[in-house]
Amino acid sequence: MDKKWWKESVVYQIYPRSFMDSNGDGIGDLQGIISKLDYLKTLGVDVVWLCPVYESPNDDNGYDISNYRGIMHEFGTMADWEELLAGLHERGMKLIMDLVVNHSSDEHAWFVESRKSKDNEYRDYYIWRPGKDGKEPNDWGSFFSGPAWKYDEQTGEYYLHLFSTKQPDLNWENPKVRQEVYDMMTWWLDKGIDGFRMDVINVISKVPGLPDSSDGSGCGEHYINGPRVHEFLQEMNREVLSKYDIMTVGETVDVTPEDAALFAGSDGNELNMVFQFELMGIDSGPTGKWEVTPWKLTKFKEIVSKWQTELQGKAWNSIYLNNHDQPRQLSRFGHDGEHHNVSAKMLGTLLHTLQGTPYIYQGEEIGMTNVRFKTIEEYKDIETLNMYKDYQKRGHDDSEIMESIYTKGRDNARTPMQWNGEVQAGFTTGTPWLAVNPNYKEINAENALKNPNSVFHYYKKLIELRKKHDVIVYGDYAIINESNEQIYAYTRTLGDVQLLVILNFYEQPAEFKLDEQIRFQNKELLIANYDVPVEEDFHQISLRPYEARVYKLQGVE
Ligand code: ISL
Ligand code: CA
Repeated sequence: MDKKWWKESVVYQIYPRSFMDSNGDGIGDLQGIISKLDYLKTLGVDVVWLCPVYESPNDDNGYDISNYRGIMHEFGTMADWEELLAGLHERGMKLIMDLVVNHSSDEHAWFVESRKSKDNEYRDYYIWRPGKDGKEPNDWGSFFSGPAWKYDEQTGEYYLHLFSTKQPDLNWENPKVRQEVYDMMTWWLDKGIDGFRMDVINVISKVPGLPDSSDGSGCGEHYINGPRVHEFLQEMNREVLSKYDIMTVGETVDVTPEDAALFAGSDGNELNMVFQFELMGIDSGPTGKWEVTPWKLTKFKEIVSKWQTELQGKAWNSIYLNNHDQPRQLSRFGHDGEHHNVSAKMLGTLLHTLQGTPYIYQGEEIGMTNVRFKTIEEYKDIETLNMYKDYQKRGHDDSEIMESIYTKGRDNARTPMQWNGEVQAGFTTGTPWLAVNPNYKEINAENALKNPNSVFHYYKKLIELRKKHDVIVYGDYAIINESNEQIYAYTRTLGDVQLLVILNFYEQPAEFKLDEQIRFQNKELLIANYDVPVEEDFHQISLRPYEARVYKLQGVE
């Protein structure tokens, strides 16, 4: 059992633009976050992951950085940021920053120079190519619709942008670029931060020659887990990461557990853990995420179990069910109507009792839900807006496109945090940059704090349990009753201590019957989202809608 603080921690993700506005301009900011630190302390989280707060023209809400060492003016100043870091540290919490270095903004000084001329000293900081037969240099597509290349008139060449046209990809083949990145990381670490979340870190190395995709799809085969990615990360680890006691989590698209074990293996020469997307793809169709597709619990369990067992003893999992790019977990995997409270708790139980570091996304702890704005004009996310135009051009009808946005759009997760039932949910005294979800009158932090039966207090308890029971952090995972379409049940085992987790994923009641008898000396019900008679045996139980129970058994044979 290799003990590490970042395995025992619970992380809380903040999307600053939507968390708390302190000055009435409708945009969340650093002073807003500072005013809510006691709220985070009450919840009990250990680490805050702050989405980008650097200078940015906000084409992709801060994921397009124009100055890596400056704070976005709308969010505040470096002094505010320092106050935030100190405020977290004083309360015993840590801070990890978002590192976005696959690309910068096109307004970054490097790119401003780079586009000036072919012999500019920054030319090679980005990926420039001449066109092929008057068209793009290759067939790669952008994650945000359309080709991944943009023609630039100044020098008559194209630059690569895997994301928006305002997010040119940095050229990691250039050792100067790598050194700039490492220096910048060191600069932040020396300010006292506790780690990094690394944006799309597995696409930084592109296959030399930048060949067309072999199947004509334009997809990622020539840059996902590219040829030099491990070399680059090992270099980064040697030059920077290994010198600090920090946590690192890499966002890695389209990876298998074998890939993840290379990025986040226990030998520790790259990263501590990765975010993988397999579960997030469960309701995608053949054309991708916008093709809304029903999902099955057996598939869900198969994916989670695969990651749990295949990383066991080899690498560490990060556990999340939503983030700023994904729909709200409650609307996606739970029930955001009548069973709101119990189903939010059921999903929270899963999040906190799998093996891996749990990540809570802001608002999840009060059961925030997806939103349905009437018109496309109310949406702000570049991915959503690009997709809308693209699908319209291709003849899809409006209601179908809107339905995809309602189920999958990133703005579902980005509506302002709901603090109370007053004007604009207490998020701002002005007009919020993205409208508040109309359900804020019921679903808000003030109500949650007051009600001992709330999702918030249940999350708080889950976090406390993690601190008390090693088995929750370190126990080995094993699935039970695998083929059950309605119940997700598993054990976590550490020595003769065993956790038994039983979750009803649906509204319909379900009969749970253990396939195998478990023999033990003591049992304790650690947490449940309904009242449970103490004496009740768990070998056979009738589960209520979205019921969740966690038993701790001792003296297991
Ligand atoms: O958002 C997605 C799902 O539709 C993903 O494709 C997402 O773009 C991908 O996971 C990369 O995400 C990260 O990098 C993007 C940024 O827009 C996301 O917010 C960030 O999490 C570009 O920096
Ligand atoms: Ca503000």
